[in-house]
Amino acid sequence: MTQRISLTRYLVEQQRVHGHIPSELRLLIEVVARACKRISISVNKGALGDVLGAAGTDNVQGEAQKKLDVIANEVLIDANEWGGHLAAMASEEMEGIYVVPNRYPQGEYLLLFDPLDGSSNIEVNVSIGTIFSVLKKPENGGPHGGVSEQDFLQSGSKQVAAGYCIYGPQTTLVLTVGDGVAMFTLDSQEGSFVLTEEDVRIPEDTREFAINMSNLRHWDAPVRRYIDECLAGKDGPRGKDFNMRWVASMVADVHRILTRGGIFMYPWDKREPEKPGKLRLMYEANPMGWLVEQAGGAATNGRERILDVQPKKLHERVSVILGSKNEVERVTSYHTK
Ligand code: AHM
Ligand code: MG
Repeated sequence: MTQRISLTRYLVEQQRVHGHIPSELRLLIEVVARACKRISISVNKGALGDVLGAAGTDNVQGEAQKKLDVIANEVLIDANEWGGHLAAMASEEMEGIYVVPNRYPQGEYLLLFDPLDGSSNIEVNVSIGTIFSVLKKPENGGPHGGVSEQDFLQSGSKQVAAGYCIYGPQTTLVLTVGDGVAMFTLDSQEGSFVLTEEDVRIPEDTREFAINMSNLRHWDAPVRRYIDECLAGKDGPRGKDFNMRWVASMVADVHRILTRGGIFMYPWDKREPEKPGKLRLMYEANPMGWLVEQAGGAATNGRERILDVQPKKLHERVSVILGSKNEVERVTSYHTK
């Protein structure tokens, strides 16, 4: 039997053999993984665990929160606040940052998360997930040695770890610490994440796109042109037929792209012209953008690399185009030329 490599062992080797991560960061990732296991258990219980339905509250973006949005957010905070590796956390579901309380030691890392991505799919039993991103607190950050929202406003290129956990037919944790992308499947009987895919690569070309087609009439000309050319099929300028997928859970759409290639787009559109896009830069675009780049793909906002976007506020939104390199470069060139 081939040897099973647990997440713990993978991380220890990243620390010891490859020198990629300090022990504090290793601990942090293990704690996030533990929280994801707990979220996975709640998701699996569904109606039996009384976790479905609305929480009766709105989040900072004015979106109605689901019970599981709130539960997942609490699980991540409870699991991470006491370990001593974090200075503060920020979440799609919380207005301001959550500074680690004084009763616990303060660490040097900042954790950002979308606790439950794809909330509209919870009740319909379709894959959802948790997305996370880890930054280092700047050396001279925060007043009086503390931590402030300003410390979080670092570009995605500064991430030291990023990943997501998808709760689907299997629960899979997908991770990068800057040394490629690895996937770990949860063995729920043993309660451990086991390495099932290493050095994940996204093919440079694809015949599959993911976009919410119902917004077609609101798109900008470059996106419209790209999709029109795909739809024209083998008799059109692309000379090949394209297939379409749209799960409406970014974790599931990105997971498919990491598994077999494709392009994912949630572009700016005319519905809310003042907003740069729907998806959040810090909780969704940056971690997913880094994972995709680490797997040989590309991620842009149509004009520049997502990871180079300098955030101006915590809940900033961004236009997202990511996946197979040649397709992302094509759409980007339609915007810039
Ligand atoms: P959420 O974080 O509130 O769940 O919203 C983000 C989700 C993404 O996972 C997904 O790509 C997108 O919203 C789907 O949006 P739409 O319903 O407009 O297609
Ligand atoms: Mg989300």
